Order: sequence, then C-alpha cells, then structure tokens
Amino acid sequence: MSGIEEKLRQIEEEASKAINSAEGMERLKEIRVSVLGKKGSLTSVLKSMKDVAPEDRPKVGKWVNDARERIETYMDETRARLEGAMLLSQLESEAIDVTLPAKKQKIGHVHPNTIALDEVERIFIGMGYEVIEGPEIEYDDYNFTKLNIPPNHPAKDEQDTFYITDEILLRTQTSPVQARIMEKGKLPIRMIAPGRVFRSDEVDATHSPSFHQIEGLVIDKGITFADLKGTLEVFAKELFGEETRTKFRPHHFPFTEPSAEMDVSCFKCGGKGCRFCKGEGWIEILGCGMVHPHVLEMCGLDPEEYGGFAFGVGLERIALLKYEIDDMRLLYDNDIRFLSQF
Ligand code: 2U9
Repeated sequence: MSGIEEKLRQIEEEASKAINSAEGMERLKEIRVSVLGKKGSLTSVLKSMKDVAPEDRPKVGKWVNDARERIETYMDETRARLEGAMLLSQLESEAIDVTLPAKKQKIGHVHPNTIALDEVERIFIGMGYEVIEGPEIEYDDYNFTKLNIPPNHPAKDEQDTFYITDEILLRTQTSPVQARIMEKGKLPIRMIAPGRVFRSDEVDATHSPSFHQIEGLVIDKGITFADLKGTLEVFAKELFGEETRTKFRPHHFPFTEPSAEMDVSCFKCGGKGCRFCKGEGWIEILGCGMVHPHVLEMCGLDPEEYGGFAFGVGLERIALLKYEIDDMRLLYDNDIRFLSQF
C-alpha cells in the first residue's frame, strides 16, 4: 500500500518537473503520452491493481485518479501559459509601427508618345475619323507595290528596310493599313492609322530603327486639295494653339500627287524666328497630298469616281516638339524621372 502511495508521489513529482521545464507543445504531448498514455507510468499503476487487496482497491483507485486529475490540471495550465507566451512573442515580432510614413507606391507615368497620340486621336475623332490599327509584319505588296513604290525605289533597299523573307517585311510606314481598308471597298473612308514602323536607321538624336507614325486617309466623291488644307489647318490649330498659321510647300511622295509638306508657325516665337525654330519662324510637321490615281486603282477603286487625300506625321516628332525634348533617345530610356515631367 505505502509502496504504491510512494510510487504515485514519485510519478507526480517527476511529471510536474517535466511539465514545468517543457518549452513547447510538442514536449507537453510527449509527457502526456509517457505519463497518462496506454503505456504511461500512471497507467501502469492502474494495471497493477490486481496485486492490491480487494478492500484497498477503491482507496488506491482514488489516489491514482486524484494524481491523474492534478497532472492534467497542471498540464492544461502550462499549455495555456505556453500558448499565451507564443501569441505574445508572435504579436511582438509582427508588430506594425503605424506611426511610420507609408511606402510610396511607384505607379509609373503615361509616356509622352501616348499623351501626344491621345491628343491627335482626340482631334481626329472629333472630326469624325475612325482609328484603325494593322499588322507590324506586312507583305512587300501592301507596304510598297500598292503604294506606288516601284521595285527599284531606294526605300526598298535592304539598307533601309528590315526584310523577313523576299515578300515579308517589318512595315516601314502605316500606309498598308489604309491600303487594306481601301481594298475592302467600304466607302467613304475617314480614318487615321497610328502605329509602330521600322526602318534600318542608326540611332541618334532624331533617328531610331523603330518609331511611330500616324497616317490619315479620306476617300470620297469630290474631295479636293481645299479639304486637305482645311482639315490639316484645324489639326494644327488644335494641337499647337488657335493662333497657329500653316504653310504648304510642294514636295514629292510616290503615293500622293500633288504632294506637299506642311509647316506650322513656330509656337514659341509666333513666327518671328527664335532658337527653337532655328530662326525660320516655321516648323515642319507633316507630309500630305492627294492620293495618287494609280494607288486608288491598285487598291480597287475607280479614280474617275473616287478621290481623296492622305497625310503622315511622326508621333515622336510631335512629342519632341510639344514637350520640348531635344533627344529622341530619351523617349526610349523609360527613366521614370524623365517621363514624370510631362
Ligand atoms: C495610302 C495612300 C497615301 C500617307 C502619307 C506622308 C505623306 C508623309 C511621313 C511623315 C513623316 C512619314 O513619319 S514620317 O517619316 N509621311 O509625309 N504620308 S502622305 O499617304 C498615303 C497613305 C496610304 C493608301
């Protein structure tokens, strides 16, 4: 009897010590198994009840149950204490200092090309034009032949154009988009075709092997050069200011006849001549002309019935002029400190 009592006291003392020095939940579980489990030390005392005199069994049973209850209570208390400590240390390690300044979100900036393109699109949409895009990889036929650019033309040289095969190339202008629309034959046409074009140029302050154009096309019955001049004058005034004057100089393009280049009065000095316009008072903006009858024919239209005008403008040129940027390469660096200025 007293041997059992002593053994129980010993088990309880050892369990208490072990529980007391446990540093985590895993250790507590191990102790539970080793003391209260099927093969645990306390359970083995219960198993030895058969050796206890029958009249003593209730008393010994009570001792074992009391010891079990005390060990369980102590384990529960310790578990609660360890959980509390763990939560506290987690809260401390994950603490957020709400008094710190917030991290600034870097959200980028609209590119000057995009600002300029949005503005040009807004102006032409306002005049009833559609904005239509087309493929950057084109057939030689659409990029050159249908636009009246003959096989021996210098623009077709490999020095100037990126060829993929003999018949397929990276478009050198967005004109093939218009040629394709004309071929569809849904008239009248009032469209602009913005997009990336490619020419085998060395990079410098005013050249890049890839840049952007916006070309325009109007096809209907009875369109005259006066329509071209009036339209492009409205465009220039909207883009550079109401006081802007325009000047058309004769020029040559294979796809238009007659052809011209349009200058605008310098929006810095009003035309007096300054550093910005290099003393000229005028700035060259775009090329234009009446669509060549041969182009109309090759795109499936009857030049006796239909006619129209076309124009082309470099998007980078507009962006550089409008935002007074003196080097085209800055547009391609994607330096957010530069881009955020516009
Ligand atoms: C079709 C018929 C005619 C588009 C035109 C220009 C004049 C022009 C240049 C401006 C600067 C290209 O970016 S640039 O190098 N473009 O001067 N483009 S007329 O004429 C067309 C287009 C399509 C079917």
